[in-house]
Amino acid sequence: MFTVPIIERLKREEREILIFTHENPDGDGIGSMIGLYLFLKKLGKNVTAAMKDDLPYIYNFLPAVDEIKKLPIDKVFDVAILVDAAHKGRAGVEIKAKEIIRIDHHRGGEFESMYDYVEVTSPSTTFIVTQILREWDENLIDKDIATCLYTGLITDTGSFRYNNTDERAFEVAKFLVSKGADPFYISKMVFERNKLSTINLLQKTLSTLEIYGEGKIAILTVFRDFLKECSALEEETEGFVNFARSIDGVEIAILMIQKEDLKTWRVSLRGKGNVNVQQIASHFGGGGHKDAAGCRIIGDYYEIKNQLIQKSKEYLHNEALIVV
Ligand SMILES: [Mn+2]
Repeated sequence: MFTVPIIERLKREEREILIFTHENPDGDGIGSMIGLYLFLKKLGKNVTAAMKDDLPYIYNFLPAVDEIKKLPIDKVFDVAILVDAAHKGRAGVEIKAKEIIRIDHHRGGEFESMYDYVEVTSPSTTFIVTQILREWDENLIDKDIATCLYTGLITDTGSFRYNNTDERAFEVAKFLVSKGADPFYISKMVFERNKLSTINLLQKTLSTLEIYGEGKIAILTVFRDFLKECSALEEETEGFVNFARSIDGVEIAILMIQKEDLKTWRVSLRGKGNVNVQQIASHFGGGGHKDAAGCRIIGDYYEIKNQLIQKSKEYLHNEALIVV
């Protein structure tokens, strides 16, 4: 029977294991991290789950969230497992470990070890983690673990609406529901607990909407002042870019978020057509997937916005750059 190298590697690991994910963590990163953490803990492994940022509010219903540690940790781990990120730098802090293993579905990532499990066609990293855990010991997957893994599946597929949703996504969803994941409860906890501050912030953000490229490019901006005025946190902008994307005819949606230093901009890109937004993001030093990517740019707002619009237009008009 085919065995997954990472399973063999972790089976024999008795020393200290760290599981970590990217900064500004999303449901897939957090779900993968906690799901794998709970599984390894059940096996009696010496395992720690950690990330740089605070847990976004919408994921506070997940099991074991109070066991997540804060990075950086001043200790050298024997093995560190990076989930849902293209390379260890995405953690946002230095990771001290003798060996790093990557479990991920991002394109264009870095090779961290011979035990890496990277499958770019997977709808989510929790999808890959589910495959690993099923192969390892399906009976150890309980309701808590299934809840974490299902959460990553619905957040990365937009509740089975994005083009990474395929037959396998439903098959894994079915399996996770059979293990106790409750679709209604999880959806309600993730998507239907908006704070009033979030809706106020959304209102301000939507007022910045600009359309370019004959209706194919939509841009939204979250200025730092908005966060203050609404008493909102940056994490509350999660999903805002989808309002730009949802407009009829839009093929490239852009959300610019002003960081604390006022000159750094976190940019989220979403695609809904033939354009590969990852290529636009990588032009600015970022990365991601065909339909969801991001980057950070430092500089003047208008200049950066213009650069993003120009690059987007180039990709819209140049068929040769289009990857279907
Ligand atoms: Mn992911």
